[in-house]
Amino acid sequence: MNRYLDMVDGPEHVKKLTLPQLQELAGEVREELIGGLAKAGGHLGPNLGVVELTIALHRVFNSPKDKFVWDVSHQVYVHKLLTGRKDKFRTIRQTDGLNGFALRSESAHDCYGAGHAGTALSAALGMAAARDKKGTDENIVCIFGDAALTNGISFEALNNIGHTTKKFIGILNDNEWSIAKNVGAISAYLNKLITNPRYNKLARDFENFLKRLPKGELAARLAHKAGEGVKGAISEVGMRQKSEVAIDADGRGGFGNPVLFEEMGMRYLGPIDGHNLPLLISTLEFAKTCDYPIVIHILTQKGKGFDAALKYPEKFHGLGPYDAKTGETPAAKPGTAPAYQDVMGQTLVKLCQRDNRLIGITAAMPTGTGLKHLEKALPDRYYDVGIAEEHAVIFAAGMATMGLHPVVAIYSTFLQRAYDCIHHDVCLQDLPVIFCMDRSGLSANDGPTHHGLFDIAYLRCLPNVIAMAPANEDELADMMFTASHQNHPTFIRYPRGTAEGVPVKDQPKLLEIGKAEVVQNFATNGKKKAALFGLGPMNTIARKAATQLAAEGFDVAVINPRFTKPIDAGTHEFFGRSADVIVTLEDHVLMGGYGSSVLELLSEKAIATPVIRIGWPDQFIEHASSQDELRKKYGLTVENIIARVKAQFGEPEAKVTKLIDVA
Ligand SMILES: Cc1ncc(C[n+]2csc(CCOP(=O)(O)OP(=O)(O)O)c2C)c(N)n1
Repeated sequence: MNRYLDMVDGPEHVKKLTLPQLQELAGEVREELIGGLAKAGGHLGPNLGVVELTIALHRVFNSPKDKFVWDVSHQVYVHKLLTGRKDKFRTIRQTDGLNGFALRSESAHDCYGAGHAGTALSAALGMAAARDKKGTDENIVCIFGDAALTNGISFEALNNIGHTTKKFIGILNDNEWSIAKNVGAISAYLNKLITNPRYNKLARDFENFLKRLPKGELAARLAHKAGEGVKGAISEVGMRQKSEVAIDADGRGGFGNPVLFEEMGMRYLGPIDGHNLPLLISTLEFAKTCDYPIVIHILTQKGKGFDAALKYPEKFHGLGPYDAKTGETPAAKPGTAPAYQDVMGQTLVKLCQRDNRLIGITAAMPTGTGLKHLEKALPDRYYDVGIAEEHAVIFAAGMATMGLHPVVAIYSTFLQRAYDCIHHDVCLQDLPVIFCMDRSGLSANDGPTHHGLFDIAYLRCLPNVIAMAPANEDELADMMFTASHQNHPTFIRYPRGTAEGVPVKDQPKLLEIGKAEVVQNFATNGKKKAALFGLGPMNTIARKAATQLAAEGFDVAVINPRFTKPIDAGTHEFFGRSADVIVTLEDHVLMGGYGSSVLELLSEKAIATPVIRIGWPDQFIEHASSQDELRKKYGLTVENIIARVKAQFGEPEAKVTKLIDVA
């Protein structure tokens, strides 16, 4: 039997379906999400939670004229399915497939791109202000999660909405979860709203009010109210049991109690059941008629419709392949190396056990950063501050002024947001804060919002910074240990995913600051000399290239630079003078990266040895199925190193025939 989903090629088709058909559509969308993501993975849980909401949005509003701005936008899969992209849905997050987030270049229905949290309210308000200036009449609808309210930018926007525009629809999608359980006073506050019988009653009254209205009357009646300029439409609904006259109970047209949003100049309506499709549709119809900013608080379940996802909301927030029936995920193959994040978390536990000054701080990523190990082992040394990277960094700076050595674990890409805090609070005051930057390098399936390719450049210009990149997990532990002995800001960048598989020593060792490791020196036998400086995970690639080049008659040195600031001037100078060609390899943009710092140094020393820089070009790198595919496409490969070195010596690239297999 044909599915309704098969007939939906755009929002206009959603509008043609009856309510029972839309309910069926919701079931089909859930099946498509569960089945369609099983092979390659994705943000299943959040999307299962917004099925009814997304259908209701497309039923009530007219995208792309009306604008939906999604916070983070990891929950736009249903929106993609309903806006002409269902045929490509199973390519999502894969090479040449749909992006996993809203992407302006992908569809006119993706009016605002994102991937980082906390931007939606500001962006939507900007759109609303622009609309008001232009005098047009689009509806701007902002969908933000409860965890977005742990983020400062969201509050900066809320602070402005009431006095900037009269037409703004916010939908607070409250499922009580961030990736992990949501944290802090805001989550406790929302919980109070949810469980407060007064609000529940008012929301129920509102629901009954909507139900009692004959079809068609709702819009007319509400439009009439708006025309009259009656501000307390919602209050009136809440109070109408007592009187038919509008009672503006608290003088602001709210429900009568100072709700946070009302205090900030918006009307609050909720909490309502975010899986009740007819109620959502009526409520959104109502919101459309409001001539004041409104926030609708909906309650949803992350993972709705899939038992495993309901049971394990954190795991199913975003995951790789799983069994579409059971939700089981494939076990790691025996002998698989640990993930960098786990080595980081376990090392931090060990270091904390020996050093009272160490504290772990995460910005809503306990599992992704590995800090869950610390939370479990030493909960009083662990802080989850919510999606609040700026706060996390300044909070750490404050701690450091009191003699502690906080370890701030934030992905490279999310740390960008806290740049001023790194500069103004940490570096300028030269405080001993330790930054562990996971996902430095590619986050292949996520794409440009999540690749961590800029941190060397954005850090190396700041005074007092010590910045390092381990070549393997054992060196990561050494670097964390070394960082804990510094009285300056330290930054450690390491990649996403599986480490190199080397044993991690029981007792990490202290590294000399600014000292590179010469892994393999020249054999000094007079051959063509190439010095390969492979930073971090690129060191493994450098070693492989060295083996191949040696087999083809080159004399090759391999250096593990370890430090991107200060770089090891002596070692770089030595090889700059003794090599015929220097090759720098980094999992970072070339612009301003490690290779650039080598060029600067050699230039200062008037060393003219040619430098081949291998890294990412000056463009945003797209998403793909795997890191290897992108590395191949952009030349961060053994083959390309060999070809470039040979070309430097005038040997044609074509000579690279068969690569030696090296472990
Ligand atoms: C600046 C930033 N920090 C961290 C993240 C990682 N992150 C992605 S989604 C998410 C939780 C979002 O929770 P919520 O907004 O409530 O939506 P839900 O997934 O619960 O629907 C986090 C922390 C991010 N995307 N951006």
